[in-house]
Amino acid sequence: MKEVEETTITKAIVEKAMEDWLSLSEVDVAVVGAGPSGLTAARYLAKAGLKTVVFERRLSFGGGMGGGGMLFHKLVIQSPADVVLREVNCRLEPLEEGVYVVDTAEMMAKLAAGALDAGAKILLGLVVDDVIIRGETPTITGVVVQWTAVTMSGLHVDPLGVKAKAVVDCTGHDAEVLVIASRKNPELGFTVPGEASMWAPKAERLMLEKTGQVCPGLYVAGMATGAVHQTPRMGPIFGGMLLSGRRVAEVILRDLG
Ligand code: 48H
Repeated sequence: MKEVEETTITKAIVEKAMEDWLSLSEVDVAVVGAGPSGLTAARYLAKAGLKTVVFERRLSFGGGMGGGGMLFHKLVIQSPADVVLREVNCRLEPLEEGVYVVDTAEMMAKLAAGALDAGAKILLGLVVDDVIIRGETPTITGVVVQWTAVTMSGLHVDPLGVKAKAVVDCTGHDAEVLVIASRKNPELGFTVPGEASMWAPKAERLMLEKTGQVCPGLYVAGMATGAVHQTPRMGPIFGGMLLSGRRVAEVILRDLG
């Protein structure tokens, strides 16, 4: 086995991480959350040539996919969202016309691999705990990031800012970016009332309809859409998450020209 000195390992990691950070201090799109909607949005955005970074609080990607339905390792997908999974070679088991069952681990891995292969960066262990704001017409122009480990330690450490032409809240039920942005900047003109009770078919339809821009520079996809528009939850059917991720990418691509 090739012998590698500790200094080589340390220098490689620090230098290469710094190269990435220097490049990522200014991006086209900052996606917050590496769940199904965030990974899907990132894949389409990166595929279209936009410099895209995903910030994920945990040291793993997948968000709510890993929990399946009440910890059973299966999720349900409905057409036309199957197309999104077929594009990343995720296997689907047909259940009935237009309805499929997917293994959670496969869906997590394939969506993440798809985003990475398209050119998106996924940075793990980072929390977005604020936004950057500018302008007479208040516009979100980036995110504020901190190591998850620092937030857990309770140490006072100032975070760093990352500029982005578009920020997408894909943080799931808690809509963390939208909650922070609206609380700190009431002039943005929106509130986050939280999602409504379960009504799967209606939830899936409305999620897609409501996905998009919340205020200048700030977009929403996935379950966070339900939180800001108070649409119902849907339980472990994930077609809406995938289509919402794809939709927000389409909206951003149109808006950024
Ligand atoms: C960095 C953050 C931050 C932060 C959170 O929950 P997710 O899977 O989100 P979606 O919207 O892509 O998918 C929702 C789906 O999983 C779900 O919960 C469904 C369908 N529920 C239906 C129902 O009825 O219950 O992923 C969000 C990701 C997670 O990995 C978080 O760790 C991460 O975002 N995250 N990352 N900074 N401030 N907040």
